[in-house]
Amino acid sequence: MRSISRLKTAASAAILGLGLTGQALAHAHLTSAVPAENGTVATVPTELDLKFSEELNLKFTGVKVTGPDKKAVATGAASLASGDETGLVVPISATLAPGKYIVAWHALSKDGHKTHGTYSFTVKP
Ligand SMILES: [Cu+2]
Repeated sequence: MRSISRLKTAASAAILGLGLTGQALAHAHLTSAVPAENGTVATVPTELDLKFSEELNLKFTGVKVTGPDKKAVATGAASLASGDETGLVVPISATLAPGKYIVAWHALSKDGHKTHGTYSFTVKP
């Protein structure tokens, strides 16, 4: 399994290379998320909003959320953000209890490259 730091390095390299090589180095990396990576939220989130660096193939893109009790969190069907195929919206069916949640994402970008990564956020007591 590739480390997050390696993925970040690859993402930085892709961003630096964009001007010269166009799409060739670009894969779908997570650029931002709500709730934010390593963030703490006071309001219980009802969905995850993930933003990627590339347009996504929804069929092969998704997340698995694990709660503080190490159990999988029930999520609804993921969809692309309205008018933005780089955005992924994942409804959360359950009411999240306070604690730390792990989001493991996988993505297939439209250029056919697969990427994956993991981040966490915390729901405040
Ligand atoms: Cu790519």
